[in-house]
Parts: sequence; C-alpha cells; structure tokens
Amino acid sequence: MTKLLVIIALWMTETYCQSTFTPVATELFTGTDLNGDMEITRTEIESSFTKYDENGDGRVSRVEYMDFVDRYTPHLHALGQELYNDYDINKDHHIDLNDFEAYFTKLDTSGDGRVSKDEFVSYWVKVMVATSHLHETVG
Ligand SMILES: [Ca+2]
Ligand SMILES: [Ca+2]
Ligand SMILES: [Ca+2]
Repeated sequence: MTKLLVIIALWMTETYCQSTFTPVATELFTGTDLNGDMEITRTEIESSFTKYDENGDGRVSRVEYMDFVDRYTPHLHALGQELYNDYDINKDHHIDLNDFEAYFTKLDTSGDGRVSKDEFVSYWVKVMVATSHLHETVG
C-alpha cells in the first residue's frame, strides 16, 4: 500500500513537472524554428548554436558556451554545464557538426529526418524534468 502511494506521488510530481515545463519547451521550439514551419531542420539546430561561437571557428567550445551562460543567465551555471555535456555527444569539449548531427538524431525519435514540435518539446520536457534540481521552476 505504501509502495503504491509512493508511486502515485512520484507520478503526480512528474505530471506536475511536465505541465510546468511544456510552455518553456514550446518557447524554446519557437525560438529554434527560425522559418516557423513547425519543424526543426539540421540547419536550424546549427544556427541556434552560432550565437555561442565567439571566435567564429564553427565550433562551440565549453569555454565559449559557459561564457555565454554566465553573461546572460549566471544563475543557470550548473544547468549550463549539464546541458553542454548533453550536447557534446562525443565528449571532446567542442560542439561541432558531429555533435549537431548526433543531437538531431536524438531529437528525431520517429527517424523521418525532421524534428517535429512534439518530438522537440517532449525531449526538452524530459531534459528539464531530469535537471530540475539545477534550475528554478518557472511560473
Ligand atoms: Ca523550421
Ligand atoms: Ca568557437
Ligand atoms: Ca563534441
């Protein structure tokens, strides 16, 4: 009985988090979907990273990324580190074409070569639930 209650409580927390994070993830989607066609392409993923590429060498080093985070959202420093680990799939401390490709594949759960709004939002809600101890719940 106690076990069941714990499960229900966990489930409710998860549902609560999901409803909290969905608007944030949706906003992130809108910001990434540059041409507004409700799908994210590889080019759009790449473009969303160019703002971090301070020295313009086409790669985003950990230092560049963290400089950006610390400049605009210093309270999210710990989250930034965590997200960088997630983006830098081959763990060479640079985010480049290989990582964009792998990140895109991870988002494209249906494997049709396009990232839909649902795919994007459900991925990000999962990330935000998993990292909720590192950022403050919005709203
Ligand atoms: Ca698009
Ligand atoms: Ca760079
Ligand atoms: Ca990398």
